[in-house]
Amino acid sequence: MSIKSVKLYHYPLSRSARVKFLLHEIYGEDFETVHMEMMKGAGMTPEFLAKNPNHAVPVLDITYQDGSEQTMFESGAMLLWLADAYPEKNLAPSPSDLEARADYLQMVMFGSSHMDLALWEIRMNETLLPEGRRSEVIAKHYRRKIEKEIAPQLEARLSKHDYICGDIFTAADCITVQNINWARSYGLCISDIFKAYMKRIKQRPAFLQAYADSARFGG
Ligand SMILES: N[C@@H](CCC(=O)N[C@@H](CS)C(=O)NCC(=O)O)C(=O)O
Repeated sequence: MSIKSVKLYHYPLSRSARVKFLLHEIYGEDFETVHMEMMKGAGMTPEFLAKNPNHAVPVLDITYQDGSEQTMFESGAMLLWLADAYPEKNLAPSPSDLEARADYLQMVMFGSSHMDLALWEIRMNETLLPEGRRSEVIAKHYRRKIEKEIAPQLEARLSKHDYICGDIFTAADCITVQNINWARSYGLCISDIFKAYMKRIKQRPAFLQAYADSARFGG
């Protein structure tokens, strides 16, 4: 069954930007985006909770050619699934290339779990939680983890190759880039290797399209 259309529920600079980046790589501008006023409770409406009980973006509504519909609510799964749905776009190694595929799946999962979690703990403990419930110890622990463990792993890859899984851009770059952007907003991942990677990525029209709304963050 092939895809007829997709609709992304999105908030600028959030985890939905990962998916928006890939959607622009696949469709150009030919997909629908719903700007979600997340800071004003848009995630808590009954209509949205029916799509994602976790009240978070991204959410992806999919309509198939036969008219049937489906909804997804995990960014990593969306990236993997979309890249596989359009093999002709060459955004993921083929499942038959076991070695490249293992590395690619690992980097998408690393981005959506290990690195995402570290960034989230910093955000929670430095800004999101009410002041009395924040932990400087936890924030520092995850800052150190990114600085001493995560960033060096990414740098080792990016010093050898143009992209996170080699010399070909993949959906794994969509999540890596969003995490690096997020880390940079905390003064992390700022070495020349990351700078050069971001410069390469910024040459992609899909990246510029995906992040064109960044100024709306916080609104
Ligand atoms: N694991 C989910 C997490 C999504 C998530 O936490 N999104 C944040 C924005 S970055 C959100 O919408 N939070 C609103 C809330 O939790 O109420 C994914 O990666 O898709």
